[in-house]
Amino acid sequence: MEQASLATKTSSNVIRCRAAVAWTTNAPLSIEEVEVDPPKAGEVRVKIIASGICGTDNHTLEGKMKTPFPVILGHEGAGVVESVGPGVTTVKPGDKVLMFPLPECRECFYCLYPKGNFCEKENILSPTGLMLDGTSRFTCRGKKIYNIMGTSTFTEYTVVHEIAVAKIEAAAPMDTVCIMSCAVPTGFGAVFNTAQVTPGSSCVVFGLGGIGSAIVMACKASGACRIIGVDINEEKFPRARALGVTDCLNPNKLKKPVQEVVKEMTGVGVDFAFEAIGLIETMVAALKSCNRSYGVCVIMGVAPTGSQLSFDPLVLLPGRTLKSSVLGGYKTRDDIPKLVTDYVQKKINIDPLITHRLPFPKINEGFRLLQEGKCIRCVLSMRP
Ligand code: PAD
Ligand code: ZN
Repeated sequence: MEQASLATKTSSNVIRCRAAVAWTTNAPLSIEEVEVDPPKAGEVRVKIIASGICGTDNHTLEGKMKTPFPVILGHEGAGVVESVGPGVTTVKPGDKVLMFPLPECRECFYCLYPKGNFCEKENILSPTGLMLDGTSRFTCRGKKIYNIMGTSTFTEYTVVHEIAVAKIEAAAPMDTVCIMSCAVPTGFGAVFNTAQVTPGSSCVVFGLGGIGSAIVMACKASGACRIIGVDINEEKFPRARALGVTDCLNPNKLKKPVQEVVKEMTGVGVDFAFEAIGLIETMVAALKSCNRSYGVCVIMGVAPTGSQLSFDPLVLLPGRTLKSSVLGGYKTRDDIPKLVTDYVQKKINIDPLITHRLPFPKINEGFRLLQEGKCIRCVLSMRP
């Protein structure tokens, strides 16, 4: 690694360290020295060990998702607790943790209800870029820097709410399980929780990136007998086939709309369709690809802020179901550490999802790999 860590503690207990600041949309991230304030009540300061780059970070950088700038992106992180604020009881300094873009407060209606996971303390639908008390913990060159979904992991240190952090096994390899903060539960949960894919079923997955690949793995694990993968980047096809895709389609090379081709291939359309791109047109195509009587379509892609999904309601009338979820419907603090344990015990394998690893200062190269469709997940390592 080219540069030693800047991290030092000062008397006021503000940490100065390196972070990748997005000053504006559609510009390279800038590695800067930032100040990270100490955690307030109910907050945890974490030393980040590794972080994946997610399609959502890229959507945000491209200005498709409205969130305040300047911002420190990243929400797929694994780290070690450095210090905790007053009242924090569930984690302590030295614990290995994951931090999630969706909290689990364990008090609100949704957290107490057995189904679903969309905690009322979420900061996803109308992101403020701030902590729950309305303030920021980051400054850079005298300016306030916002967070993303209460996380921000493209930094050596971050501050998150206790309700969005969970202790994980000490044996967990941090530079792999970091993708269990987003990509893995999102894809696995879309299949196991939201769609509930059944053995022998047929599936189509639109988008064969990080989320789509995790969906493919879970469809295969659920016993789906046919898994059609759809992507405009054919470089994604060999890896997708290795994960379980049985047929690959490039919509740009088809003479008919992709949903018609899927229908012809399967007779009536698939049992389960997944959208993991984030475009309105592919969401509608996914919906129309599933069989009209009992097909289930799950949208995991996040469309640009303010867009409208429109289709003839007669598409649904015969019985199709249209669903969605965040982080695959997993209650983040309760369920995701168990997935980490399953990985450590070799009950599940997530290794094929990580195709590239880079040192943190090369973060712009990581974004380029994602934008050019060269990687599935690229993990940044913060270790000096
Ligand atoms: P990614 O960039 O790794 O994958 C996107 C894939 O879509 C790539 O392989 C592209 O080639 C492909 N693609 C792009 N346009 C088209 C098109 N017109 N037709 C077919 N294929 C196309 O991103 P990702 O997998 O990290 O994220 C995918 C989406 O999932 C994105 O919208 C992200 O915001 C969303 C997401 N949702 C959640 C959730 O909880 N619901 C969590 C994380 C990410
Ligand atoms: Zn994500």
